[in-house]
Amino acid sequence: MPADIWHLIGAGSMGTLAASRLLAAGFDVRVISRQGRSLQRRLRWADGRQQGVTLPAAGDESIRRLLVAVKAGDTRLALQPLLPRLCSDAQILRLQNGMGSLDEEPVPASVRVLHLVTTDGAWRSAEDIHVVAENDTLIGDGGDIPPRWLADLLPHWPGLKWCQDIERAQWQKLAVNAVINPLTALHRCRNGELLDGAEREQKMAQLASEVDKLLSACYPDWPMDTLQRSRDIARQTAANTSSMLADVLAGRETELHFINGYLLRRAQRLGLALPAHQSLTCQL
Ligand code: KPL
Repeated sequence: MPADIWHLIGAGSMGTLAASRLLAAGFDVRVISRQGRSLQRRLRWADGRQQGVTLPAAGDESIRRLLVAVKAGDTRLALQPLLPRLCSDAQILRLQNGMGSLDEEPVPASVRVLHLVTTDGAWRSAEDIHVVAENDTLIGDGGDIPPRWLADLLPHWPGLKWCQDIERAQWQKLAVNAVINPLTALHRCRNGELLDGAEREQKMAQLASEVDKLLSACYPDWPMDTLQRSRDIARQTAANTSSMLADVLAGRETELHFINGYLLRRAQRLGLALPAHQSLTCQL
């Protein structure tokens, strides 16, 4: 039985789903929330399965394993008060959309930061967390050696795989999110409604070609397929409300700064202009 305790910040849909898998693997999971309360959640799958998840509240104990599943824009506020509690050999597992959320709140160099890139999907209603897809999840930190606890977790997390080039996997996901998410937010439409054979698809093409311009400058073998992948994912998730549109509709801050904003910051460093992303970011 694994002895590690995992602390969780961000017990939303994806954070709770990840926590349920850690619990299934025998880890102790404790939630750190503003209210300092334990949480009781229920996961529901489309095939009718249900599972209750109990997340006891953390005390002020030190933290060795931290799952960060808050929205990228909330990372700084959530993480800052925890830094003094992080053990020097702590490990942080980041489960968030977008990139660069830790750039603004750097963690000590001795802390190992691992990233998850997932195509799982879950959303939260008033009562339940609805698991809509369990596909692939890549985990990595840019190195070759998986953490010791991963072997215990693999059997309990469908589609979880170690990935040596996690940065590239993050870019692949971000590339598609940078096309679909802001356009659905702008047009207040579902993902599939971007495929209109007209203006929206032209905007997709412009955004995708700028993403490919930037990423081919970073990766000489970048496949230049962002438009094709964005179209495929818009089709596969046609009925979805993108996470960015959901944020806009709920009056929450969006992840634009960590998706298109991250692309723009990277492009600026390389002296590249991305006018379609720039203008969309201003519009939103
Ligand atoms: O990841 C997504 C998101 O909404 O953030 C996509 C792939 C666009 C699915 O909705």
